[in-house]
Amino acid sequence: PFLENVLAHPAFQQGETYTRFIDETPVLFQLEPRRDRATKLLQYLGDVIVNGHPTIKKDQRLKPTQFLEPRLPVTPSGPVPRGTAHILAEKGPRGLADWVLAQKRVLLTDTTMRDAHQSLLATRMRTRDILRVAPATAHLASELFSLESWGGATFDTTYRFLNEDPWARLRALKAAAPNLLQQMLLRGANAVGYTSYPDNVVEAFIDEAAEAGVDVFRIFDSLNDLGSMEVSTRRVLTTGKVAEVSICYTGDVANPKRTKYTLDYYADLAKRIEDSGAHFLCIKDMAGLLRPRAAAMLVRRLREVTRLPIHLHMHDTSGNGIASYLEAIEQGVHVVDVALGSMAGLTSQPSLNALVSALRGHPRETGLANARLQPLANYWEDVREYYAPFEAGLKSTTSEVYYHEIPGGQYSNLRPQVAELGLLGRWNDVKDAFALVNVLVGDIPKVTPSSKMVGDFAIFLLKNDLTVRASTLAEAASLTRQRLIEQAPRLDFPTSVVGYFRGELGQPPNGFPEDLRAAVLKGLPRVEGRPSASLPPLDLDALQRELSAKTGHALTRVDAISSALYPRVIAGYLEDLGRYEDVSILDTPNYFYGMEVGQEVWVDLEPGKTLVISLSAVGEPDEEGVRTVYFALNGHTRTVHVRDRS
Ligand code: BTN
Ligand code: 3PY
Ligand code: ZN
Repeated sequence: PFLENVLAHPAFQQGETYTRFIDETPVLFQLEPRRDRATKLLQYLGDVIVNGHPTIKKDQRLKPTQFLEPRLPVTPSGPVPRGTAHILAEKGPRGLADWVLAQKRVLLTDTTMRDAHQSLLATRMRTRDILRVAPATAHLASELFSLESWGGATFDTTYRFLNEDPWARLRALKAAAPNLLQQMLLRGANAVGYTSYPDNVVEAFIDEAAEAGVDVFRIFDSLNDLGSMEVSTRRVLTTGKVAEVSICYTGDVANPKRTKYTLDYYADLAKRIEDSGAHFLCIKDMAGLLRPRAAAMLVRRLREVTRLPIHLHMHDTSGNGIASYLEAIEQGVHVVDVALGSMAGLTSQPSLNALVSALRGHPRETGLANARLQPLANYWEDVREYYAPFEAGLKSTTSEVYYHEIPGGQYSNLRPQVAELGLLGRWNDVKDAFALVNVLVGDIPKVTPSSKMVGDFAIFLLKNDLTVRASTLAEAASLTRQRLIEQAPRLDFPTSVVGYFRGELGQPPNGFPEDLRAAVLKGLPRVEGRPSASLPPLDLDALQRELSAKTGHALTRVDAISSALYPRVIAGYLEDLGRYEDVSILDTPNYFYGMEVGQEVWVDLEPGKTLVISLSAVGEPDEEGVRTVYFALNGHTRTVHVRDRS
């Protein structure tokens, strides 16, 4: 309750420092009586029963009883088979890279637990659903190179939307699938956030992530600015884990008319990445723009200029993903990213099962067997039903992605963002405006956080009716640029757009369009060089001590790191945690959709302590709009009071 008081207080929410605010605000010490854990769980269920889950609109709510029990694969008995984690443990990261180079078969990364649900289901997959299938995955897919399971947008969304701690997910998953490399996506100086952080925060984050179970750090920078990745790369090299450094792919190397992002551009980046000490090179094609012929050209060229193993990441928005992979495999790409069939395709990765089939009999066949993978795909097919309200809405592949270039991981968040603004009727215009903004800001790689800036800018243009139509994109951009420069003095540009032009994301390839930059900045100071270089170190020990001492909760170093990255998100998470305690123990249908009258659910509070909860009735709202929710808890009547916010 103390923590709740702290977090709910307006002064705290306005960003006062913990110490000063707590010292000066004695009202915080008026604590409520402590309620027991079961009551808090019932309070959570009551809230969801009456008001629904805060992230799901009323007309999208599903019934908690409508789902079939997922087909959980049988985990074969016996010890977990040897996998790539053993090779890293025995040979170290450079030895692992050599082992990969020596493989004839193409290796695969399964992204189901990270990018696939980020790109299809707005990043909403809960830890419980991931962990249930992890032991079977460790056995049935032990030939994988890695499981991509952490980082990217999963870090803040678990706190923000799922009432969960991402660090707990990582530790549990590492224990449940100890033979496979756990891979994360790290946004370089942006860590797992949308802005630059002090170097010491990024370094501490990497240390703790390595400690908690990350084996492969895929590092990227949204503007392909190598300077912004060096701090991360150097730190990963000190952990004994794998540093995989990325080239973000944009443009079209097979199109001679697109002269900004050429084979030479990528070859130069690859050489510099090798020089920076990386163990692996990643081609990160976040939108799925690498056409089959271009894939062959790019992999062939990169293999000429670097000895690093090459790991190719794609999204299948166009439907050409497998074709591109086959071309890349012919040219000797070492690892490719795929997702289990039922979580693959469209804005997600190409299908693991399909690629395994496509390569049957091929000299580089994968060593994985569809008979063993199908039960895993079946499980995810069933679990996906729980998350129907979060589906991205793309029903078929679309070659339009080659035009708008929206990354797969953003697509599933941009559509709801647009719907929220009541602009879904103008979704086509949003995609057009996205393409237009890309030209306006200088034709840049679009990936978090640069893609967020482009999306924000596009929506801003539409809302303010600023786009100019023309028969070509270049002409539309040129007319829109003129109009923007004229009207800039009266326009309040989105924060992310101002930040981009200030240089907070680093320097885009070939620099900024300076006329538009000056118009947007209106004299604001510019960040020269590496954005984090100007940020003073943050005292994480002090932050941890401050948080712990003042709240009376034993907050850890990782809590302090999370709070340094996302102060408000963590405050909200801790506030809910104070109110409900750990709701990750609920089954997903109950977590999102509550319970129905007459339904009985079993919840394991801890080993050997099971709660049997049934919902007896939901009362009418009283004069103050408060409803009484009647439960039976292990046979005894328990009630909770919930304000009806509908
Ligand atoms: C807008 O109208 O909101 C954005 C202007 C961009 C329109 C371009 S022009 C070429 C391409 N083809 C279309 O149908 N739209 C885009
Ligand atoms: C992320 O940064 O979350 C991404 O998935 C980028 O592709
Ligand atoms: Zn991706």
